Amino acid sequence: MSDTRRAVLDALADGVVSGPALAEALGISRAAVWKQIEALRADGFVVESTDAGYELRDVPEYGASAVELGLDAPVAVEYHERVGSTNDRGRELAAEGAADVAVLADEQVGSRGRLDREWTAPSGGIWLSLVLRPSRPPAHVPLFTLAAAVATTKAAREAGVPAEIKWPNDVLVPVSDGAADGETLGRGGRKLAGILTEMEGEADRVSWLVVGIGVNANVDAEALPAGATTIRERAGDVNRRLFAQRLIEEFYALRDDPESVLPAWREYSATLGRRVRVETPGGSVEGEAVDVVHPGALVVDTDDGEVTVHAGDCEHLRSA
Ligand code: BT5
Repeated sequence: MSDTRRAVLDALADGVVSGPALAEALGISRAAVWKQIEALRADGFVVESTDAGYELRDVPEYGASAVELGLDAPVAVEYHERVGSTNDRGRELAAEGAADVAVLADEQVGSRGRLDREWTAPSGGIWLSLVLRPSRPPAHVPLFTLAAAVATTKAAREAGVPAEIKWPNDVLVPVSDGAADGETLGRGGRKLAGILTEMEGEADRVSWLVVGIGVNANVDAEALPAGATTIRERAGDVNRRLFAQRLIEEFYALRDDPESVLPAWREYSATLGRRVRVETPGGSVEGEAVDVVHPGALVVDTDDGEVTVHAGDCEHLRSA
């Protein structure tokens, strides 16, 4: 969306505003204001022309302008009804030099998990990729993934779903040990959301980062792989516009205050205090997960002392 359109939308969100006042505030002609209003109407916004001026009466349920309306983060939204993968689209935009764009889709038909695993993304979910250009070394990138997990967990809790984070980036709804089955045993819960971070960079500096977040929102759990859960299943359908806004706002708040990421992650963690087995490139590490440290490594207290694990697949074990 253009800056002008965004400014018109922001003004309407603040209350009734007259055409001349809007034209003057934005430094554009009254005809240009009219054009912007017509474009918003075409997008599904209900804008009444009253004696006092333009009044915003209704907002489309979802889409680029809907998510940008009142969004408290410096992000432009690009929306697709249907796309292969929002991460792939994000990578394209990043390669063209874009920054601070959120690619959002109702449905993905070629979405990916980590290590080229498949991600199922039917219509009704919140499928989002954030394109960023942080001046950070590649080694700090895991912190962005943790921030995405924290932002997702926070938004899910606000929507009434008791989400937790399994190291490093699975957002789960816990099941008790007694109720665990083959699908949930090693995970400690049913998966509500997943995060896929991709980057390009040089040894000392990230060129771009695409943080992909997939949240099973208004989707039937039966449409997803076993072991998955959805917001619909746990708390009923959510307003995706508001959920996506909270997600983006929380992520950017964490980006701007990196010191707050680890404390928030620890608070939401399902992994700390648990017995875990982590399959790492260097072998299997088993013990109690005792902490997460910069930039996102897990500290495991093993029989041979503390081991810090930077990457791997983590399994929650039943308590001894
Ligand atoms: C992830 O991978 O959890 C990262 C998922 C990232 C998806 C987002 S959506 C927006 C953006 N665009 C993309 O193309 N991707 C990102 P991983 O930890 O590898 O988990 C993948 C595994 O989760 C699969 O092998 C399935 O078993 C399971 N799975 C697939 N779809 C699922 C779903 N919707 N909900 C829960 N589990 C799912």
